[in-house]
Amino acid sequence: MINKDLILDTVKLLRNAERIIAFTGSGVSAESGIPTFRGKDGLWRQFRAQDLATPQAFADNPRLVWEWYDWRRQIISEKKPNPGHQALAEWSKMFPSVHIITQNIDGFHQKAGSEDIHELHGNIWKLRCTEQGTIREDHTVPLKETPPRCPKCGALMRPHVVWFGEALDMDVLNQAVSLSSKADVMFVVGTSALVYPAASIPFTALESGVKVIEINPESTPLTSNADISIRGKAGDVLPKITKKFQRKPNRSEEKEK
Ligand code: BJW
Repeated sequence: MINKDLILDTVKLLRNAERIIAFTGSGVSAESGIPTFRGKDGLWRQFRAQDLATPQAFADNPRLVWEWYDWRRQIISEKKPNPGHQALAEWSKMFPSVHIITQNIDGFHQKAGSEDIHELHGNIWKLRCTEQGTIREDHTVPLKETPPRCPKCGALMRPHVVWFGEALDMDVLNQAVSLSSKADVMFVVGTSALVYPAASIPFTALESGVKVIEINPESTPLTSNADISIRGKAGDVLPKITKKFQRKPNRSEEKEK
């Protein structure tokens, strides 16, 4: 049961907000049928991260790594954004500035219609040449060759994602940090807040006085620091916030709050 008072508290904060950030993780895509990483059916419960999501894993066995990404591309290609993604896309029309900072690589925020999207961990639909660093978008499922080769130089292509032990794109990270320190409200949706440096972003926002609202069925290391923490699924909570925000405020509600 979603706590209605917390939804009203959130709407109250939004009434005076102009700059909104949604900081998202794999939980926002869970209701689309995309597995998370650390949950009950999460990817890291079935697979070892060090065998599939590290530069060493790719150097040792690029075919295996690519087979795993091809399998995930297949799953993503068969699913679509859910009401959580859609609510965030709708917010772009309701507030002067809405930025999505996502750890997700599935491209669902784009598909739902959000515009200002900052992908911290890359995008599964992009391939990068291991020799020249050129990036190519390719939505073919399954890939024509595994592992794929660069059409220009013949070198191995790798998924344009960030693996453990790799640095995030500094431009993307710096922009995300800068936007996060200037926002009025940040929503932290569907992330375990365990993977750094991404997990430090909501804390940077808090230090800058940004109101932080967490939406997650489970508690996380951020929960006790967040201004508001709503226990629930993104696809339930985010549309409820939109609905309450759009409804004319009831006077007694506004007075009480
Ligand atoms: C719902 C829901 C619903 C469910 N609605 N919510 C100690 C040892 C080794 C390494 C480290 C260490 N300490 C720190 C590190 C570094 C490491 C790290 O942080 N490790 C931690 C795990 C300890 N970080 C890195 O290596 C990073 N790089 C780095 O540090 O570089 C340093 C460097 C500097 C300079 C030069 C060189 C290096 C890179 C991290 C890259 C992470 N990559 C991945 C894979 C991306 C590609 C791919 O997808 O294949 O990113 S791992 C994975 O975790 C993925 C995610 O983006 C990321 C975060 O996961 P997320 O999204 O939070 O998912 P879950 O599953 O954890 O949580 C889901 C949440 O949703 C849960 O809370 C649920 O309750 C909730 N939920 N249903 C709302 N319906």
